[in-house]
Amino acid sequence: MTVESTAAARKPRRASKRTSAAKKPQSAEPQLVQLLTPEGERVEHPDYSIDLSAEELRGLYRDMVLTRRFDAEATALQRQGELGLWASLLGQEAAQIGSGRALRDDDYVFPTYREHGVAWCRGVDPTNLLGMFRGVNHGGWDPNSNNFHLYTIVIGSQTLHATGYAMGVAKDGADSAVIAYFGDGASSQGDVAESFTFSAVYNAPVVFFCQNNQWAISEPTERQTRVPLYQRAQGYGFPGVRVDGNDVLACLAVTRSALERARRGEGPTLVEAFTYRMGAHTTSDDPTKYRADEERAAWEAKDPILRLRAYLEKEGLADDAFFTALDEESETLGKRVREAVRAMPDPDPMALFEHGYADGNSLVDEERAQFAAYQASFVDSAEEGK
Ligand SMILES: Cc1ncc(C[n+]2csc(CCOP(=O)(O)OP(=O)(O)O)c2C)c(N)n1
Ligand SMILES: [Mg+2]
Repeated sequence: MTVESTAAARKPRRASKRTSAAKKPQSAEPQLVQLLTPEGERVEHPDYSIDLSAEELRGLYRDMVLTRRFDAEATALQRQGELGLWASLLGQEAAQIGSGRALRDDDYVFPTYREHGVAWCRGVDPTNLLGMFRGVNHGGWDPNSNNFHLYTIVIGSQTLHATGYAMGVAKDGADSAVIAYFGDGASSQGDVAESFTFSAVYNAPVVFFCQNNQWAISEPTERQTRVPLYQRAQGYGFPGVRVDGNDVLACLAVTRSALERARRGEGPTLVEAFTYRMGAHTTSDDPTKYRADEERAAWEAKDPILRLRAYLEKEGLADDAFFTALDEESETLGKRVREAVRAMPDPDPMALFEHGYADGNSLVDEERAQFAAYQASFVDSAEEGK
């Protein structure tokens, strides 16, 4: 899917002739749920309301700031050679914190590989997210401790896991809900289509939370769909809603409502959080090869953190002491993350063969033996040279 190395990729291309020739139907104009404008003004919406205390608002701000700080630290650690790869969430903090804070402890989350803000809301220690990106473990946390599944790289597959899990929740008669995160690119996967069908016909208590960050590596959303993504839900028979993904209040309100609907046994909802990936796809990607700088600049004006800060300041809901203390807390977090990563022990190479099968497997046993022999051959040759 990536075109990083092709000649065509050298020119930023937002829309090819073929794409722009196909007019979008009039009815496709998106209805964006917004409760906080980019300028930090509170606005009302007929279907979604929210009433948070000053402390709760400051809490959301703190979550977003610390998540961004953690993310910046991880990017720096990759550049310093401490991580093999990092997938930044820069720009998507509101989508993740808003939806993450809508969850109850007994709800279950199926993330992609970019849900660092949701992990934060679930209480997963941020340092645990880094082991896989350093290549020292296969996951880094116990999914059942925080009801936060391991990161999933196989695009879209976690929506099936979420659907099956949600069907199980319903069979158990529990009133918890399940949320599956996925991207605009993932929306084209067969797994996602199957998840929509199954969850709809079995009325599964699942929320599909699509962060439409406009890009799937180098592919723009025009290459995924001719209609706004939230409208896909209609064809499956459940509601879809498009929310301003850079508005933490709207993301919280819309996700909360979708989760409540799932709990009432009314089935799935598709939430499309309309946002933007401000950074590269991962640290291995260079977005200057395929997208224009002006596009990023336009989205900087919609920054999710700045708009909440503007609101807090305008309404006198946070003072200088709060912002200063948060700066200090951010620095402490950065330092803790740095130290923890550098202190991660290298794994035993034989651990590669663990955790694939609960009760073992003869093929894995064979491969383990082969690998052990291979490693032993290095020791022998080193000894021979002595
Ligand atoms: C099944 C599968 N196909 C291809 C890939 C390679 N791949 C990794 S990320 C990605 C793009 C995903 O885009 P999107 O769903 O929009 O999520 P985003 O990275 O933008 O958050 C692709 C194609 C993969 N990991 N799994
Ligand atoms: Mg995307």
